[in-house]
Amino acid sequence: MARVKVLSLGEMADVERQLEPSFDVLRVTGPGIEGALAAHGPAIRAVATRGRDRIGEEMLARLPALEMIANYGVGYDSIDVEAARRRGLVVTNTPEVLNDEVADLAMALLLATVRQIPQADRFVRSGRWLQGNFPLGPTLRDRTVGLIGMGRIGRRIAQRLRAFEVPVVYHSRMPQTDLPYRHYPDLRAMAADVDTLLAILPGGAATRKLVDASVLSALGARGIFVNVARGSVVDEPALIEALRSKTILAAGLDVFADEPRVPEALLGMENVVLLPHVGSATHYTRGLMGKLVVDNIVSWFEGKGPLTPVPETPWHRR
Ligand code: 8YV
Repeated sequence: MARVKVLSLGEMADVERQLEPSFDVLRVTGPGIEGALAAHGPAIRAVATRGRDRIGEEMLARLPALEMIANYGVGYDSIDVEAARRRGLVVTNTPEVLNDEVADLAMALLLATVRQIPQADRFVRSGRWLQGNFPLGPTLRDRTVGLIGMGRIGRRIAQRLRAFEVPVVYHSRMPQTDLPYRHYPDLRAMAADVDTLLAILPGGAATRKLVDASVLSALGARGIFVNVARGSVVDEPALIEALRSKTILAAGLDVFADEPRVPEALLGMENVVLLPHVGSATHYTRGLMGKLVVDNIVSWFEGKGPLTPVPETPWHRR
């Protein structure tokens, strides 16, 4: 019997290695996708993706035999889930296994931004210490952090902030009644009350440019903005302008609107810490994420259903 053909979008060597003994894996990304769809589209029954290449209605139309899309990552905003749902496809993601890793990175980026760790490192390396001490800087000690989003990862970040004895409040669409933190239904109101915003919410149309010029202006001159969610949740030009004009103090960014392209204006700024989207990027956690992608695909083709379907494409045993 012919093996199930799986299209693997992006570099996921770990996933491909685990799939290859049992599946026919077609590995392609970016400009190569077009040719792969033309040659193999009708035979492809599953797609594994790491979210770099958009899976929209058009691509789905060229994959008539497709049954499922397994996303390597918890955020699946690169997939048109509504179109997938209409087609009766199942979309899976990798929730839970990366919560602590991303929360650790969020704390690291917050501290690096507040305490200017990369700037201090550059100071030592360039020999400037020999001319005098590194200037005093801001602290986490007098700050209140407003989390934008309070999902699985947001909760882990809040726990860490509590251990650091930093007051936490949050903005989300729905208040979470089991949590001790104050909920703000209005993001602008929260921004005005805190001095530090940390974004950890899903990307996509519903949250596009949620953090705009008015939110940044409400955050104010002591303000620090940290983003470990998606570049799309912030109006990037407005953020650049707010940093340039000192409307806010600093930013720590792990995500950008058009990765891996980072705006030139940010590269030249001293009051930003820039990371190459590494929230979950460790051998340990990417290993767990990869295994969950593979387990979802295997489970599906064994007829046992997906392990972690996204809420938009729930699976009911047929
Ligand atoms: C990964 C992520 O960078 O889980 C997510 O949503 O953003 C990250 O863990 C990505 O999914 C893999 O490229």
